[in-house]
Amino acid sequence: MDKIEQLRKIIENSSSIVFFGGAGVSTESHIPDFRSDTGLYKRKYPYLAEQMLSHSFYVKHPKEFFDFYFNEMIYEDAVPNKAHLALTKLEKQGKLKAIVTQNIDGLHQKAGSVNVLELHGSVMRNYCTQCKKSFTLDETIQLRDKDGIPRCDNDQAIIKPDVVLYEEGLDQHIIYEAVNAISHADTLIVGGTSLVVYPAAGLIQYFQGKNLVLINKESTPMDSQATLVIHDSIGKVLDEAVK
Ligand code: CNA
Repeated sequence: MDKIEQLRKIIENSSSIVFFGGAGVSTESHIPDFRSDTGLYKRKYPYLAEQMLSHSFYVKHPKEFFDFYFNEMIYEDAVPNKAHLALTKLEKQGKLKAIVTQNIDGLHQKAGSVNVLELHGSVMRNYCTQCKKSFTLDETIQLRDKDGIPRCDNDQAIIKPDVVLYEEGLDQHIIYEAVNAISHADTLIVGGTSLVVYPAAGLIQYFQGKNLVLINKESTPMDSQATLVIHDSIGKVLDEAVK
C-alpha cells in the first residue's frame, strides 16, 4: 500500500483528528516559510530575522521592525491552497476537531475552517498599544506614518499586530485549548513545520492517540516517533488523501 493510501485508511478509521501545522502549510500559497532554502531566514538584512522579530527589537527599532514585518510577513493577496482546503473539508465531514497552527496568516479561516487555534496570533488582528482600539490588516496598512509605523487614529500610539514575537509569551487559553484537543485526538497529523520552535512544537507531546502522521518536505526531529512519515508537498498529499 502506498503512503497516500495508508493516510487515506488512517483518516477513514479516525473519528477525532487534530492537525498541527506551520509555515510549510502556506508556502503553496506563495508565503515563504522561515527555514527552507527559499525561506525568510536566508534573506539578507542588516540584522538576523529572529532578532528583527523579537519584542526588544520592536521596542527599540520600530521603523526597521515594521519595514521587515510589512515587506516580509504580510501577503494580503494570498489565497488558501489545497492543504487548507482539504483540512476545511475534513472539518466539515466532522472528522477534524481542531487545527492548531503556528501560522499567523489567517488562511485556514479564509478557507472556511472554524476551530483554528492560532498559537502565534494573527496578522489580521491589530491593536492600539494605548487605547486598545482594534484595527483590521487593511486599516493598519493605511495608518502607517512617514516612517512606515502604523499609528492609532485616536491617539497616535503605535498599532501592534496581535502576533507573538520572540521573547513574548503565548496566550495560555489557546495553549489550554490546543493541549485539550491534541490529548483527546485519535489521530494527529503534523505538517509543514520544522518542529524546532518552542513551546509550540512541544505541544505534540500531549498526543496519546493511535496515529501520528508527519507530512513535511524535510525530515523533522519527530520522524522516528511517527506511525507514518511522508516527505512530500502537503498540498498534494492532503488533496489526494482527503476525499
Ligand atoms: P519553518 O521552521 O520555516 O519550517 C517549515 C517547514 O515546512 C520546513 O521543514 C519545510 O521543509 C516544510 N515545508 C515547506 N513547504 C512545504 C510544503 N509545501 N509541503 C510540506 N512541507 C513544506 O516554520 P515553522 O512553522 O516550523 O516555524 C514556526 C514559525 C514560522 C512560527 O512562529 C510562524 O509564525 C512562522 N511563520 C509563519 C508564516 C505564516 O503564517 N504563513 C510564514 C513564515 C513563518
